[in-house]
Amino acid sequence: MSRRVFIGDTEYFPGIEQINYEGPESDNPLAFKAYDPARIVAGKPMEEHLRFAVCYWHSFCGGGADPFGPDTRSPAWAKKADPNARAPARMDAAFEFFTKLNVPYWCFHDVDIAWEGASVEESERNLQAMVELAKARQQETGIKLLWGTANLFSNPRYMNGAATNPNFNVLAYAAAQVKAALDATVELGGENYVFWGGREGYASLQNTDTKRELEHFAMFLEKARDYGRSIGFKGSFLIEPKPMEPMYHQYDFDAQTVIGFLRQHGLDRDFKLNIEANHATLAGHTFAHDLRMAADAGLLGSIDANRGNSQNGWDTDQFPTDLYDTVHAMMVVLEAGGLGRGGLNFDAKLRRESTDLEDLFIAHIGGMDCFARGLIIANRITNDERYRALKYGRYSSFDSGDGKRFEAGELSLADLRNLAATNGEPQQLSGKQELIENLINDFIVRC
Ligand code: XUL
Ligand code: CO
Repeated sequence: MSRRVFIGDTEYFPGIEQINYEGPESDNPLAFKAYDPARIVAGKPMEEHLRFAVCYWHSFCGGGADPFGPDTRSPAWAKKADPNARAPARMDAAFEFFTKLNVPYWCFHDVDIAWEGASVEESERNLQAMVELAKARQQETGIKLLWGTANLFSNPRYMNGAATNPNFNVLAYAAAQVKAALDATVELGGENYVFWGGREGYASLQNTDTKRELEHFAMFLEKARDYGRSIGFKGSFLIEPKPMEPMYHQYDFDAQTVIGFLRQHGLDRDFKLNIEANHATLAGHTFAHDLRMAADAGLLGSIDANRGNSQNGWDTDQFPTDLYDTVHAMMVVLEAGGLGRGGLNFDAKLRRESTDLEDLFIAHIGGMDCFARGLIIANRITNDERYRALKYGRYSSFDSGDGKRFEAGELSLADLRNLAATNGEPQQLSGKQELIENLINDFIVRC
């Protein structure tokens, strides 16, 4: 019983059929053990909670190269020398993969799907041609666009930044790219548009007017927002924080820095955050911390799912397989009421040493199962009375009486002093951290 799941004329992943849910007892590496799209969790199907997306760049443009050596993989879609043939082949391979994996969404940068021309006009034409093909493939397969973006960091012209470049002509060039990428995103019905400030930062504070650069950055985002709205873009603009790499310091350092910046410039009505796990850890936080800061501010937009390596702290972009991480992340997502128009984009790359064609499937299946398990466990924990009492019960002294009056702003500093004098030394309240950690482990084991 085989049904045609490849697109165009060529099958790029021969021998790999549709990936299905087979349940926890399955030992088939090409099947889901936990991700059962239709299974209802917390009142809605898993697929609607998780909204998985595959990223185009690592999965279809990357071949394993690192600073010390070239690609280790050369899949059929990357072999064609002529970009006019290579780009459509790559797209057909990508849509075959999305379909076989059964993900609802994909994400791309302009230069992932098209190639840069010798002029602004030529680049626009190349992108438009590929957007037409992507639109046709979306219609054939039902796969949707989670977000589009412009790559404003690879081309050498952006070595000193894009919107924060000291050279106005570079800023204008970046604007041309963002305009075309916004057009493409709208044309493809994209639900979000991302700005990752790759080189928006500095290598040396001594040669950088940070104040002026940050003002330019805000103005650039404002103009991009205005253009997007003028062409009918209804989704969220997302800023993706990252503290460093490639620059020594990047302005969108972490969630709280970006939240402050957006509020300072009145951009927080249109912009939210795209939190990437490995960027949060690079900033010295946990993944869950940055998610929590964004969620508390009402600005959690979407997630780039991956993980780092705790031994080196770099941006290694590994596939997420750490269950603790996904449990903690999904606890924040569920408590925030879900991802809305956002999703879980696998901004993750195969290890250089993973060279089989099936490895791309195995990596994504593992990540999807890990988040599916995280969702199931997080739902049980966040609904558990003991967890809720331990976490929220700690604040019960603010639920009534003077604590409540303080929250309402009714007590002055002198009032607080007088209450302290009257009430005397406060009683100690245990934080119960170990108990909560044990509870979480019990839930994980019983999953
Ligand atoms: C780089 C990174 C980017 C953004 C999109 O670290 O995460 O791929 O997600 O530009
Ligand atoms: Co990312």
